[in-house]
Amino acid sequence: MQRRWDIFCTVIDNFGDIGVCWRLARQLAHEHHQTVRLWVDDLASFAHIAPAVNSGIHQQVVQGVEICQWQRVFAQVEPAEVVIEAFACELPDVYVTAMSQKMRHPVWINLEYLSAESWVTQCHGLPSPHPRIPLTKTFFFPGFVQGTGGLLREKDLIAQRDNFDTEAEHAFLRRKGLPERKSGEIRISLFCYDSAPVKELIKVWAESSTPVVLIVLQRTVAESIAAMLLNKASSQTGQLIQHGQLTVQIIPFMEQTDYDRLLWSCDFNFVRGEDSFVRAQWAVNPFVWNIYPQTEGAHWKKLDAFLDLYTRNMPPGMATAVREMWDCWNGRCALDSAIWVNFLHFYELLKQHNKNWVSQLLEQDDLASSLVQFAGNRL
Ligand code: TRH
Repeated sequence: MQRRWDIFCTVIDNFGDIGVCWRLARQLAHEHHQTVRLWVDDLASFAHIAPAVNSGIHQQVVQGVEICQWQRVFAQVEPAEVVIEAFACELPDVYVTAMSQKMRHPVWINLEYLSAESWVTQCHGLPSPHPRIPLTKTFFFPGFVQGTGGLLREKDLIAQRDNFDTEAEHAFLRRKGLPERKSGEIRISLFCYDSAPVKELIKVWAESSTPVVLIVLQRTVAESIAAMLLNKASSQTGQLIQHGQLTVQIIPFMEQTDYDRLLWSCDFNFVRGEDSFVRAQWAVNPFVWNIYPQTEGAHWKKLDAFLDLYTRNMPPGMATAVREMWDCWNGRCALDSAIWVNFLHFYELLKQHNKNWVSQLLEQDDLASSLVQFAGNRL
């Protein structure tokens, strides 16, 4: 049934919140034929991952989703039937009042951050009555296991990835101005926080026995990498920086769908936060997660919870290699060549493991379908 949805999103300091909301909005519109309005407070940041968004226009339709600038002074609008407050962003008072005045109260969902911690299954679906107004919102948690809301996954994503053959890869690399693959090289994409030990890893890759091609997405650590390598570079052709066995190409941020293709085309993907982390899982190629650092180290529990789940069926040696690589990448230990070489050693087995991991994840409904079902049951 076609319903009206309002999704509210504030852009904090990165692209994850809007990345998730934009992906969800498109999926609701395209796959579930819902009418979706996406309220965003920072259209300029949004435009980095969705270049079709014009940050100067307060109301526009892009890919079937109505995008509205969330202004500080919020005008009176008719609330939708389903309202998603993404990541506890707090709805405008005037909007909440309007929700309470509707004959039939909207379904109000607080979409939470992704975590593999065990408490998530207990909190998923819990109601939270408003302290003053007769409205109740529901906590909706994405997750990796049954009893959670699942993960964002477009209906045709796996088929698209499987159809991404050598020819499609050639076309993508050409279109993006990326070098063609050479046999024997290791190709890596890099998207991480400034705190990650990039310098250490660059040193390791420069001294590697195999050529390494590193594709760095701009706006991340690209500037410090460029500054570091341009001093040491033995050669620089066009955008390519050569340093020992390492070739680095710094490229602009891509649209979300192209970023998926990049993940499919690389042997290893270094990802971060929430959304790119999930995309790397669907891509199946071995990946390393740079978790979003939280105050008082709350992220360590989150990292360990995911590692426990993800490495559960791995042989012990492989599980140790993964843990060591991820722990060092997140600053828990010193990263050196032995850690990387040990991780690299498990490449084929990791790929196989990731295929099984994805098959396990596919047993769950995807997040958009879970939300549609939940809302449908309430209305
Ligand atoms: O940008 P992030 O660090 O976002 C973070 C996390 O979501 C974190 O949990 C949250 O608390 C914090 O923001 C506020 O990383 P993430 O989650 O991977 O989001 C990046 C988005 O950008 C994702 O949707 C993928 C997209 N992207 C592109 O579209 N093109 C690109 O070239 C790249 C590198 C990313």
